[in-house]
Amino acid sequence: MSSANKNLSQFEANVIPNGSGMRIGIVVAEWNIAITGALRDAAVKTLLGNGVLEKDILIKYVPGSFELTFGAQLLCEDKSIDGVITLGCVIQGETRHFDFICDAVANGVTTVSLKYNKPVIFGVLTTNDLQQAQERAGGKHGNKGDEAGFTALKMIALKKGL
Ligand code: DLZ
Repeated sequence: MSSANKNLSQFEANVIPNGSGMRIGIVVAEWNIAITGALRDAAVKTLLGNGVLEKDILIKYVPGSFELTFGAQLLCEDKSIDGVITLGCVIQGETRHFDFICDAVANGVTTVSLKYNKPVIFGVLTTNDLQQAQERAGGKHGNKGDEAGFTALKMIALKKGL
C-alpha cells in the first residue's frame, strides 16, 4: 500500500480540524475482521478524540471489501452524513481475487465520492500477507484507521470551508 514503511498516523495535532457537528459513516468489511476491527476502533478513537460525538458516528458492516462501495453509497444517500470511511483488508492470495477486489473498491469509492460530492475515505489495507496487515493495524507502521479518521476530518472540513 501507499503508506508502506511509513507511519502516517503521526499527523501534526494543530492541523487536525475539530469534528464537532460532523456526522460520519464508517463501513467495515467483515473479511479479516481481526484487522478491520482494529482499523475501526482506531478510526472511532480518532474521531471521538477530535470532537465528533458518538451519536454522530454511524457504523455499518458488509461481508467483504468488495461490498464497501455499496455500503458507502447507502450511507452517502443519507443527507445527514458528511462523509464516509471505508475500512477493509485485502490480503494477496494465490487467486486473482486480490486485483479484482482492490481495483473495484478503489474505483468504486472514488465514483461514489464524486457522485454524492462527499468525501469517501479509502481505508483499505492491501498487503502481501497477514503480518503486513497487522503492522498497519496497530503495529510498527501505525494504524491505517487513525489515518482514515484524520483524513475524513480534513476532507469534511475542506468542503465545509468552501
Ligand atoms: C473472496 C475474497 C477473498 C478471496 N479475499 C478477500 C480479502 O482478502 N479481503 C476482503 O475484504 N474480502 C475478500 N474476499 C471477499 C470479497 O470482498 C467479497 O465479499 C466476495 O467476493 C463476495 O462478493
